[in-house]
Amino acid sequence: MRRVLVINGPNLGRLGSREPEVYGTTTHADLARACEAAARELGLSAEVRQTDSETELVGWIHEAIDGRLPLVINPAAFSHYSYALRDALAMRTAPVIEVHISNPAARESFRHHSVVSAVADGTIAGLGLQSYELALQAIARLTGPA
Ligand code: CA2
Repeated sequence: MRRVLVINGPNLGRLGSREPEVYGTTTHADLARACEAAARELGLSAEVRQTDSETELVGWIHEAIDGRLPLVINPAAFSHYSYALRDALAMRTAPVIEVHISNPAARESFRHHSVVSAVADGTIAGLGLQSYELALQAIARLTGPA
């Protein structure tokens, strides 16, 4: 089965514990299980990871680049200012979909711009857990059969 990395940035490990009105009640473990199941249905094998570290995220992006692995990434707050993530993603060798649980365009103005969007194949935002499921569907369509 074709592998896909699903990587989540800072504070997303706290899902389900605070701000349920913005991020829902799903925990990161629930999100990981749902992504793995959705990926399986699409003939993909998803590996779901979360870190609060920009360095670790860059390392995982390099791993995807070197392995020609498609990537679903929620860079969290790094979306709005991390040129390091943007530069790493610009080297992509397989499809990259940026996802957000909330709709940053409908929130504070500092969330309105993502420095990552221009180097992703597409962005899916505002649909909660479904953002990830739709991103996996996009990856399946963009990569075709393994
Ligand atoms: O909506 C998204 O997925 C975001 O990427 C989430 C980021 C935010 O900085 C982006 O603007 C949009 C923040 C993640 C924080 O996650 C929390 C989870 C539970 C409780 C508190 C924060």
